[in-house]
Amino acid sequence: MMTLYGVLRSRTARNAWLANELGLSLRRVPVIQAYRLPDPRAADAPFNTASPAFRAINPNGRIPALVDGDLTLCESFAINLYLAKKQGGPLAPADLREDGLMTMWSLWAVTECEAHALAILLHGGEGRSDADKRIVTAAIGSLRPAFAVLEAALAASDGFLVGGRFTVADINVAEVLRYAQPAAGFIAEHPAIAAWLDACQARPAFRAMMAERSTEPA
Ligand SMILES: N[C@@H](CCC(=O)N[C@@H](CS)C(=O)NCC(=O)O)C(=O)O
Repeated sequence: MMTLYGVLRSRTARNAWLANELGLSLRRVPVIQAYRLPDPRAADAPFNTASPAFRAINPNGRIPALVDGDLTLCESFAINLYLAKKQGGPLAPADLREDGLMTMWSLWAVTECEAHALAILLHGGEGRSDADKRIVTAAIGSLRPAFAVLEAALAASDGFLVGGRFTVADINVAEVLRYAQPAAGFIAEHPAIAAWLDACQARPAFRAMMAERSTEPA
């Protein structure tokens, strides 16, 4: 059985959502981020990204990591593309062309959107200071060109990114854009993106992942 390392309040959520979609039973080991612990190296600290035993699995000290026999993978989107292709079926690329497109959208989300979307997540909540508001405004400005590209792509498609059906590419991009959702007005300015995000997040596999995630300490 494959093992997925990471708590769900992290990018491990992406892999857990996909595993639910695929009906995969993964063994999950809840490694927590070291920065969330007062003393990650304490003898009684929970298994965390600074634990030597985890560093032996992922020397980058980041979750998620996947172990499948003698293969160890890190990078959440590499893991998702691997799991989808290993399992096959409608979430996976049907051919090399779709493989290229799914890889393209996944890398696009990381390179064009993730840092700005994370800035919105980290600075866009309740009780924001003026400094927070400036960071969110700047992040929205940086996301605008990418959102225009995605909005046009979705408006011209059958509602999903690749092949006219829900695939791993939708999970990967939606999981990055989830971080930008505190900027609700900005999302609403993009009706195709808003409808697509709603459709992705209405899926039972996403809801099951989020329900399990909510049982973890904040
Ligand atoms: N590009 C990596 C980023 C992984 C990453 O930064 N993970 C965070 C949690 S979401 C982490 O492990 N942080 C631990 C730390 O900084 O100690 C991926 O997508 O897997």
